[in-house]
Amino acid sequence: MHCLPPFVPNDGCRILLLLAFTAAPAAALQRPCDPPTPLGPSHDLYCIELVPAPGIMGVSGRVELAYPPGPFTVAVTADGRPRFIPVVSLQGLPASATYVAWAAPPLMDPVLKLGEVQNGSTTLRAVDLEKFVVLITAERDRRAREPSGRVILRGQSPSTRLFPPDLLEFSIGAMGLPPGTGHHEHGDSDAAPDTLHWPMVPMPRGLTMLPAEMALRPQVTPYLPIGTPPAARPRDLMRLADGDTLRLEAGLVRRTLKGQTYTMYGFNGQYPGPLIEVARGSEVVVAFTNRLPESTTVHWHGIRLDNRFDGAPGLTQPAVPPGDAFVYRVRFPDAGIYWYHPHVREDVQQELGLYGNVLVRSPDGVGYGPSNREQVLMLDDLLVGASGPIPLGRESPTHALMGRFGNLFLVNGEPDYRLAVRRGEVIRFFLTNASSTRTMNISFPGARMKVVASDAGPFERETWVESVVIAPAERYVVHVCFDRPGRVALVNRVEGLDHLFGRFLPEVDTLGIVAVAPARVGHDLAASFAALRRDTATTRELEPYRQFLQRPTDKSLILTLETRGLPPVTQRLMQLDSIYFAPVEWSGTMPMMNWASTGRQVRWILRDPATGRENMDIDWRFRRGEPVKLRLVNERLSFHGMQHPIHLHGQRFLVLAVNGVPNDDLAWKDTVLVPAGSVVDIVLDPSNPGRWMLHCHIAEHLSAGMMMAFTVE
Ligand SMILES: [Cu+2]
Repeated sequence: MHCLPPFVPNDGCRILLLLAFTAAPAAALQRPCDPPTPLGPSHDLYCIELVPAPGIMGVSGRVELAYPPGPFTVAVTADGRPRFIPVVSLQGLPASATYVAWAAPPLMDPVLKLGEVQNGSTTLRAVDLEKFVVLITAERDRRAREPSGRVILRGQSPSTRLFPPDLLEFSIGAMGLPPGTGHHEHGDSDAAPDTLHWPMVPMPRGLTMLPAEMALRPQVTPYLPIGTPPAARPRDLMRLADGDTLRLEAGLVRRTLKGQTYTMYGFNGQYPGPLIEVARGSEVVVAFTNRLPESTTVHWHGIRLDNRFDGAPGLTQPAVPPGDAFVYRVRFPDAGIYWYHPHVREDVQQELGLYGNVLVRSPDGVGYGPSNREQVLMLDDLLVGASGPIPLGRESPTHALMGRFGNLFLVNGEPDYRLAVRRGEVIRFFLTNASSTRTMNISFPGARMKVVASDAGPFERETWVESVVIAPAERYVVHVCFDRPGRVALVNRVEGLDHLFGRFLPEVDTLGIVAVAPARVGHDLAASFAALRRDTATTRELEPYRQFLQRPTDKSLILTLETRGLPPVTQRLMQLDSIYFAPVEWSGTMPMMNWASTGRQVRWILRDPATGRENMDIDWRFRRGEPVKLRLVNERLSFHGMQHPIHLHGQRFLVLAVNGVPNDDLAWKDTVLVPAGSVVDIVLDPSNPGRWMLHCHIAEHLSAGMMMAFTVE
């Protein structure tokens, strides 16, 4: 059955696949090269079928592109190339020879020796090539540095399926302008002078757009706040003691970014909102007032608070209308870095600046290894055009397919983050990704970095990393040692995918600069920084949850979407796109068609395969104190496969495995990135009673339906 590319599978094919595999039980762990099931990782994205060379009989094999275990659910190099561990399985090799596996770019230069292989399964050294071929050769000498013997088997990485399409079909009438989307109806020239209209979205460098794409506009009313509110100021640090009250007000602010003045939203007239610092175990009162022109709530992301104060509209409270107030009582049972943001139209309200951090300290001071100083950074990307933010969709989100990728990077609300340190200084960075959709690959080139903690607690042991992969709403705590004087950039380095030309597009975004002075820091932490710390208390605490790795799944969720009424050019381009999905869509490489897709055309779906129920029709019930194993399945065959950062309110969980590869360094989390075509197994600790939300944290996906509720009894 040919259900895979070159073309997206039709529904008949998909139904056959489902019928063929629904009877299969969900294995405790399933790897990409195992026989495909609807609840397994994608065979065609993470498994290469090897083909015998001409004249070779009776030999077969495949290469699993295995997930390399680590603190993130996707592995990439600092410059954004995906990294996999090839696991080669071979059958039928005659015993008389030595066999070697090789990998190389399609033009075969340079050739990388992966290692000696034999019948059965062999795990080889990691590969981080964009597109590559795999060769198995018979060699006279196992020490051969390049292939010189006969080729036995060969295969191509899934990414080599990317090819430029026949552009002719896009240039003629069939892909012409969809009705009502031309410049004529919505172009800048005929808009009334005082009516907001859709400006052109900025085009990323190096990308070509088709004429039919360029004519697309979102079919919703453009919205931006209006008025000349007071200028916003940087955030205050609010140290709150148990029982203290914080007055928090959401309202309009004026922001000046790169010389342009924008009317945006802010908490207490600040950007980001106040940094709230509290001790673990304390409880504070937040007296909230809504001065926005629309309803809102405040959600306390990742905090295991009382259900009534979770800020989920329609579930835990009615949305707060303009001019109204709500009193939140927030308790902090866990140390870590958290954040707060509205839970109404995040694609509008969070994008316009409503977010702030909560830093919960453990009173005994334990938690992290030593550092000289701390920096709490909220990372964001704002989408701006020539004269201000690109407007938002009033009735429904724009950018409903991939989410709104921004072009102006902000660290704590500022485009040019600056930090001055001394040589040898170890800085603890608390990183929060507050962007709508962008997963970032953050690094400080030239400075060593280790990951020490994630959303809601420390890792069992620290890990050296060359970059931090941080999805929307995730948090990571890293220690960075700046031991060479000079300037170190804070960068996001990724590879976008140009589907039209079938190529990878490297992208470097500089978010800030750390200036390292030649004078050495007074308190030298070189020795403690050089050692990777083990947190034995965390390992002991998490031990009972490890057994869930081998247990059958209690509940599964399929992450997918459905669309209606998309313009023909969008339909066709998305079919091209589906030939290959990178694990993460790092960049907005289809800006026009993504922009023009709204929540009226795109419905993102969480589906329970056990009941067929979707989104808010799902009604999961868990018992307090009884851990459950959940499987998150990012459907490969969906119309557009991309990563989803899945967030569970009011609880915490551990990431047990990615694509069947166990994770042996656990940390409590509340948001997990599920890469395209991948399966992530988590064990949930249902510790906090109430009715809670589970949703994708891509703001546009959430606003396009990708949410459900569950109850802890
Ligand atoms: Cu999503």
